[in-house]
Amino acid sequence: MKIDLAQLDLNIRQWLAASRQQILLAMQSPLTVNTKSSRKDLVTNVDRMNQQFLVTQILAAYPDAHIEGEEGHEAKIDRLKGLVFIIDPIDGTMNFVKQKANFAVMIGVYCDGTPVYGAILDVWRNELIVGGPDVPLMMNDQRLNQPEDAPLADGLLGVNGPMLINNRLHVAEIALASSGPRLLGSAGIEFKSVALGQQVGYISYLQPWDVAAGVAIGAAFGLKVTRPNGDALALLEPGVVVAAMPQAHAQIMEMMNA
Ligand code: 2AM
Ligand code: CA
Ligand code: CA
Ligand code: CA
Repeated sequence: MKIDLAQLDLNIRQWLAASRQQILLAMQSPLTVNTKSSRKDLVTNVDRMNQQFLVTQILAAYPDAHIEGEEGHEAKIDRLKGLVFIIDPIDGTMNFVKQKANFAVMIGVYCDGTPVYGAILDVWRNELIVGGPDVPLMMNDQRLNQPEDAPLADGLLGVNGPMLINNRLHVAEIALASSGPRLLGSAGIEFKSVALGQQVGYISYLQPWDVAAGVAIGAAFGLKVTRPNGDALALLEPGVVVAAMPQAHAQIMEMMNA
């Protein structure tokens, strides 16, 4: 299966620009906030609206595509066959509700299981990160330099709060071995920080739509994304994800599996 990458890039940039306008407009009215699995697991009317918008756009342009999105759409897909879009309409919903900043819209595109293109829109800052195995790493219209492959000791490390507090998989020790832990509350903003070279890595428990864009973008700059045991991700399974530049990734693996 072959996809026109330039056209895909154009489409996704257009959809996300429209998403951003709609989200900013919706933020001017009171949000409807509901809980899902727990009081910390939120969904708003804007999450749902943007998922619906993106699904409509994707299917208009790619009628044969399959879509997996956090806020439901069709039966969960169980394999990455054909053209698949994995979307998170608002990533960092808690930040969206509490801070009105530091949240993202993410789209990851896969062809027969292979990453093709990823996009992370930092809505508040209006910064769009895109990239893929055959798509250069860019922020808005500018090419980004390859982030430095720094040792863990010289880089900030994004971590999941509960994993840090509970020292799960030695994450507290790993964070102490870095230049310092950071907790941004949005997987998308964490991956963006790594792409910009502001963080050397990110460790968290994540769902498919939390990682799909980051994995595809990471292919543009040599990011390593694995399970704690070093295995490649089975993208449709939730689980702990270690995403880091190669040198730091190797050090994290060593500490996690000590
Ligand atoms: P979300 O806002 O789209 O749910 C920090 O909470 C990060 O972890 C966010 O990117 C959030 O994505 C994600 N996350 C994954 N599972 C979560 C859960 N059960 N509760 C809260 N956040 C979750
Ligand atoms: Ca959620
Ligand atoms: Ca998410
Ligand atoms: Ca979400």
